[in-house]
Amino acid sequence: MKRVLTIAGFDPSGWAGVSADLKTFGDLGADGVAAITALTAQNRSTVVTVLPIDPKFVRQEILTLLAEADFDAIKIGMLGSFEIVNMLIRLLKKEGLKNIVLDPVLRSSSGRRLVDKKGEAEIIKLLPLVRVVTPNINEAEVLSGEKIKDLSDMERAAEKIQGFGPEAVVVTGGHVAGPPTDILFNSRNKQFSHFKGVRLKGRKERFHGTGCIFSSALATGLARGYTVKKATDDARQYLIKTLKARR
Ligand code: PXL
Repeated sequence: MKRVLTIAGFDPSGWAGVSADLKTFGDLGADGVAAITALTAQNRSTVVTVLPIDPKFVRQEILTLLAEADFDAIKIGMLGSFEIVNMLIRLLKKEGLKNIVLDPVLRSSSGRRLVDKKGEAEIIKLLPLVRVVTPNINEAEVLSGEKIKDLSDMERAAEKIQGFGPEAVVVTGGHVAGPPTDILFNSRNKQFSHFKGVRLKGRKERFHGTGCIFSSALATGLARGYTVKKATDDARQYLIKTLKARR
C-alpha cells in the first residue's frame, strides 16, 4: 500500500482539510497519515475561527510519522501561519522530502484568511521544494501577480508560477464563469494540457473542500508513480464522482 501524508488544517465539517484528505487517500486505496497545522471552527459555508498549531508541535507530528516509514507522496494544504510555512521549508530541505503536491491555500470560499499575511508571502519559497502546485484562479493571481480573466491568462499564470521552481502547475478553473477548464503546465515537456469539465449545479456548500480533494487525489496518483498528467486526469475523475455523490 502506498503511504501518503497530508499536512493541512482540520475542518470539523469533514468536507475540507485533513478529514477530506484522509477520506480521499482511503477511497483511492492508499494508506493516509496526517499532520494537523491548524484547528478551525467552521461549517460548510462559514469559517468562524482559525487557530494555528505551534510549529514545533507540527514538526514533531511530521517527524514522528517519518520515523516509522517513508512517505510515497505528500500533500500540503492550509498552513495557518508564517511560522509554520517557515518551519516546513526548513524541514522539507533537511529531510529531503520529495513527490510533494502543494495546494497553496490562502483563503476560504467565504474570504477568511487561512494563512496570515506574512505566511502568504512566504509560500512562494515552498515552490522550488514541491513537484506540483494546484492554485485556483484567486491563488494563481496572488502567486503570479497577474489578473486572470480567461484561458490564456491561466496559461500565462501557470507558466510564471512554474518559474518559481516546481516541476508542474495545475491552475484549476472552477472559479471562472462558464464550463470549467483546468490547465496543466509541465516544465519537462514545456507543454500545456487543458482538461475541460462540465459545470455542476448546486449551492456553494456542495463545492466546499474541492481543492483539498483534488490535490490529495493527485498526490495519491504520484505516490503510485503515475505521470503528472495521468494523476491530474484521475484526480479530476475522482473529484467529479465525489461532488456528484454530495447532496
Ligand atoms: O478549501 C480550503 C480549506 C483548506 N483547509 C481547511 C479549510 C478550508 C476551507 O474552509 O477549512 C482546513
